[in-house]
Amino acid sequence: MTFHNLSAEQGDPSAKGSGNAATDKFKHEAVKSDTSPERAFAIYQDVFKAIEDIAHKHQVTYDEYRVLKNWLIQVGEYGEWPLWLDVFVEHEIEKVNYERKGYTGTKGSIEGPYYVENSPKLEWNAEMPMRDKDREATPLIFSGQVTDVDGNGLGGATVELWHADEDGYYSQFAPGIPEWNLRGTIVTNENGEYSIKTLQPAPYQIPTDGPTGWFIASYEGHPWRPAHLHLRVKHPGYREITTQLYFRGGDWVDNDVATAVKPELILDPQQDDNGNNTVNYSFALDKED
Ligand code: MBD
Ligand code: FE
Repeated sequence: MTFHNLSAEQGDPSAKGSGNAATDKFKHEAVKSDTSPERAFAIYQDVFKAIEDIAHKHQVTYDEYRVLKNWLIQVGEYGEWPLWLDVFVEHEIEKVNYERKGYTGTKGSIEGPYYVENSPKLEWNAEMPMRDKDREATPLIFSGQVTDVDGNGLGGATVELWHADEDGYYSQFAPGIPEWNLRGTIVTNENGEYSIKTLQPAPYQIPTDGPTGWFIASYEGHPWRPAHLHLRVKHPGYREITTQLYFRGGDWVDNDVATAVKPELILDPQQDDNGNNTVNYSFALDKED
């Protein structure tokens, strides 16, 4: 299955459909690292030491080992490695790298499995690509400014925005949704300002019918992420940020299955006279070193 074919009528509204779409997309990314053999050895040694410790501490049984082996095979078959890793591992990698680089600007958060590059460019005050059914949700007018860390506006910055619809589905990862639905790239004006009309997204539920769902059920956890907007903000000469924004008081904000909420990233939209939620958020970018 290729994710390019998942729009329109094709695809499968299941863990396998979204999982394999995310895997297929990831396979098209150039993935490499200049990790030295010494560093690789040091990391692998620590991984095996941790496994050894866990096996002993919990007296892991042969049945448990075989269940693990079967589960790992199923994660691959359902294409859920991007999902499982981004939900349970990415937040720690994001944190380590944020701390090492000493950012002082806007806080980042995880990318997750559903980013697609080259989304359509949108004009100032434009509406995100959406269907009539999306217009039934509460509109969200999202505006603000991209600045440097001293607050100077950065004109010509790009703000890429992607998020789920009111059913919790992402275009290109669920069937029957137009290719670029709720995905767009906004260019800031000469003062670094942007403004876009979208809709209030809904919480996202990890598919429960695949291995990531079984994993969560095995410890009686919940499969929910709070409603969120995904953002990637770029300007030449500055460090790009990948982040997410959440909504104060929303379900799961305090208990995100992906552990990706930070207090600085919670919005508090206000309703205007036309029934739109409106919110202002500014992004401060660190200079590239
Ligand atoms: C999502 O929508 C998401 O943002 C993450 C990080 C993981 C799974 C689904
Ligand atoms: Fe998401």
